[in-house]
Amino acid sequence: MDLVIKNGTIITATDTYKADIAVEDGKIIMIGKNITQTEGAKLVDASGKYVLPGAIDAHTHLEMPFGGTTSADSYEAGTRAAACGGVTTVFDFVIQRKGQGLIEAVEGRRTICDPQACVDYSFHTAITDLTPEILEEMKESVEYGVPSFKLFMVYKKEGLMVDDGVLAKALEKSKDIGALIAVHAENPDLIDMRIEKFLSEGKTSAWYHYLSRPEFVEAEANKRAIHWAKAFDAPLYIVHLANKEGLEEVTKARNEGYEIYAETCPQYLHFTNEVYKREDGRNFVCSPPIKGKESQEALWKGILNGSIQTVATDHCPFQSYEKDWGKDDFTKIPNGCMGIENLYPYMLSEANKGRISFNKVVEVCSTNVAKIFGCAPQKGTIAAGSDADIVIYDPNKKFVVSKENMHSDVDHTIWEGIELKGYPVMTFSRGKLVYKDGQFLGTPGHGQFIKCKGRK
Ligand code: DUC
Ligand code: ZN
Ligand code: ZN
Repeated sequence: MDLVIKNGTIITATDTYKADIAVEDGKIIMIGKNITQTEGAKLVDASGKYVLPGAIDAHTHLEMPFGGTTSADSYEAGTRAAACGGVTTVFDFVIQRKGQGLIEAVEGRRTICDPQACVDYSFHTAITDLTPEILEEMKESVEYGVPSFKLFMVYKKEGLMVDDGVLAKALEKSKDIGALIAVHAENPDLIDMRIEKFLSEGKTSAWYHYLSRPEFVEAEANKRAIHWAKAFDAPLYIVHLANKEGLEEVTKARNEGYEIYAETCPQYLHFTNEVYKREDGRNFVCSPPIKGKESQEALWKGILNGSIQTVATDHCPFQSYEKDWGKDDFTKIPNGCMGIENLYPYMLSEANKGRISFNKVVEVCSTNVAKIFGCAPQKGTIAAGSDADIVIYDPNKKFVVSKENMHSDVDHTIWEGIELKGYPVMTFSRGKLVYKDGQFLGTPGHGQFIKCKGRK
């Protein structure tokens, strides 16, 4: 054995109990009482601490060309920050360029990720060009280990958007081959119409980013995507759900027995649309935008009652000077916010303050992600045979988020000044200590590509 973690309280999605954990060759080999450390094994005393599975961020955009620039965190910086926030697996988006094959796109991205990744990673592929050949290649991608595909229902000008015909085809195909279709759901025509109106009226502040894509703009697309998923009886995963009405449709479809999943993000749970009235409102510009209080409350309820299955970040940061491009015109603000290092600490702090249970946080930030995207039980839990992706959490540690104590390459954070109750003190990635007490201790290249299983 290489490592023993003793005297901690293990928290999984379903259980909370005191036990020791033995790790060998990157795997958990034993969980039990009074495990004796063999010679040469490292000992970690977790007395008074919680021992959790590492979080799995189901939604990141690392070094992604977008908004006239490239998102500010490279794979190295993003996965370094991930490790320091207790995230041990990252699902990033591969964007298929027009005319590009799916496996070609994934392999191209792997060559960039492999030398940089500090924690394990996997992919969803965003299909932007669904030719008959690509439709056939989806099956190969499932077999390759990338069984999830994202379709953008917006971003026409950026060349990412697909129409309903493509969505329908992909959903129909996904059912046959055991793939999962994910959607970014907003209505592009409504957005364009509203942007044109606001700009013509000289309404250019970040508040009009929100007003150009308010609750009903997202809800319409949620409903449309769910309608198609139901029509083809195909599973559907709605990324970054941020509004109440859309969530109600998810709940309804789930109650009818359809396999519809919803993900939300910490920025929608903590902030409201009021942030867009702030002087630095542009820093919070992401799409879908952060909604009003009623939606925020509905999202928390959705997590508690199981209508929302995952919480992930949509980590897509831009530097201040890039956000400043839109100081006088919200349409020029690159869309995206940071959160990869804040996801688990924020959600765990909410548990520590009594809003939800720790088990629920583990469920939505780790276990459900692994199950939905096909890497359980290797990932997403603390069990014999699983990867030793482990976070040691000190429930008594106070932490105030600041740009200075974050580990990404971005020069600001929307989480500045947020006070957290409790904080991760160690992160292990396959048994290797990659973070301790504020210090990143990992190495680029340690992270491995995780092949996911399809649904068949
Ligand atoms: N939304 C964002 O805010 N950024 C990246 C892509 C997305 O859909
Ligand atoms: Zn999106
Ligand atoms: Zn996204």
